[in-house]
Amino acid sequence: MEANVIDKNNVQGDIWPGIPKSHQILFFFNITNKDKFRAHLKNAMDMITTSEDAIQMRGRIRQHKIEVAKGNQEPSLLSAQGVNLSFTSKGLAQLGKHDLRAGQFDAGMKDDLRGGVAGGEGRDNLDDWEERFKNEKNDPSKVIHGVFSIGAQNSFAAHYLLGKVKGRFIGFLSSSIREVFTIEGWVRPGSLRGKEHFGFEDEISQPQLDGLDPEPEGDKEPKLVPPGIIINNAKGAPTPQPDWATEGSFFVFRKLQQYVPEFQNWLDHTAPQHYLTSDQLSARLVGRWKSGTPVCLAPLKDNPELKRNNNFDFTPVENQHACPFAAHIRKVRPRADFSNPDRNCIMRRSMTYGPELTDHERKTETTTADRGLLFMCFQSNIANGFRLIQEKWSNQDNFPRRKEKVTGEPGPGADAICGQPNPPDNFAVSICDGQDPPHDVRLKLESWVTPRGGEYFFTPSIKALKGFSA
Ligand code: N7H
Repeated sequence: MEANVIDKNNVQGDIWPGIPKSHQILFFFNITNKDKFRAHLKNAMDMITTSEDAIQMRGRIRQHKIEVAKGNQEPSLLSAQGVNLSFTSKGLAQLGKHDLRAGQFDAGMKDDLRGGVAGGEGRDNLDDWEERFKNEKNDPSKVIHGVFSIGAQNSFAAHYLLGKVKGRFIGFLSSSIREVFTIEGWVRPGSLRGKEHFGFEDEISQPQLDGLDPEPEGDKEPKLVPPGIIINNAKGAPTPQPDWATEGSFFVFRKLQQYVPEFQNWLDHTAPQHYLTSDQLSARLVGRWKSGTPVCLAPLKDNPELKRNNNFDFTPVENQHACPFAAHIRKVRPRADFSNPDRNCIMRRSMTYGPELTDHERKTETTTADRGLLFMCFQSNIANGFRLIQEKWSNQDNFPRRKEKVTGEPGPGADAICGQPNPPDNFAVSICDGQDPPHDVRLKLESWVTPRGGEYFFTPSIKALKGFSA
């Protein structure tokens, strides 16, 4: 059943290579009439963006940048628009599909990640979750069956496209879906483009897929990853799925609110106590400087020439002089610290949301607006991908393993960026301080990222969507 060649006209474009977008609308819907939905879907297939479409869009943008560099064109945001469609387990059930082999997916994110459940590993506090993700009153009209992800070069184009999508499914007498809610994200303005709200360059390192991406050039770069880690039933997929699910992928959506001035305030107070500047400390917690330069390659001072460099593997893995064991990027993709890192790769497609920090928030060092990251990722198995990274790696103190000789108990500590506290355990991280020679110290962390809700989805292939609409 494993396919060696991926059909780029069959895979939805955000799975790979990613739909280029500056503005994104996620339109969460509930199916109100299954038969009409099938008919409407048939009529909307031309709107769904494939990998091939996304390749073309990216090619046009690349060519435009070349022409701008040559002085042949004025810089502008080229028109690029795409629509992808994903379903929850409950949504697939509406379409008669019950046979995906994926336990966590069936339960949904709320049941999977809620804290304090017997036998559960999740650390989400449902009091932090927004009602629209919880549906505590079990209102059938608020059940999320699916999501349209709409990407465009600006807000106007994204809303226009949303209107067109709605037009195919919602009409005066013939609706097949109703809106549950809509969430929007957009890239940050001007020179902040590409940076998330803490100020770090994001989306630098992604798994490079065998058969789709070029071979990484650096000797320490992560090697090509089997495409089946991201795409179902492709080569190297860990769990065989039914034929109809071939070339689909599981999609995780999570709304993560960020507390930016609080994080900065903590850095400013904590860094000098350990002979570090705030930027040095934040770089150590993330594993990259704000520019994107890996601390592994530039431990004391940023070197912007290395800003998109991915040619490192955290060796020597015996000490954390260059990069803390518990730095965010080391926790979530451990490289040489781990024997088989491929298996747990995810394809991230996140987008920032919310307004820029105001002077008032900066002055009072207090967040008053809702801003953060719409964390999104694809994988062929949620248990191996997002869930393992979040629960077993980011949240757990003892990952990467066997570092206690250096850090002491309970190990490297939590991921300061997306790790979740687990009272009464300490929420702390081990790092090297700024002395020469450096000392390993343990810093008590606060939580600057709060999950506000999310859901698990499946993003079917084009053939599967056509099958639903037959
Ligand atoms: Fe992370 N950040 O801005 O600090 N992330 N992340 N992430 N993250 C990465 O290499 C960030 C989150 C991964 O291959 C970078 O692209 C923030 C979750 C993975 O070397 C930065 C939040 C999960 C990688 C950030 C957040 C992950 C990665 C470096 C939440 C999974 C690739 C840029 C608000 C459960 C690692 C880059 C690799 C990189 C940040 C969340 C996973 C700067 C702010 C929830 C796999």
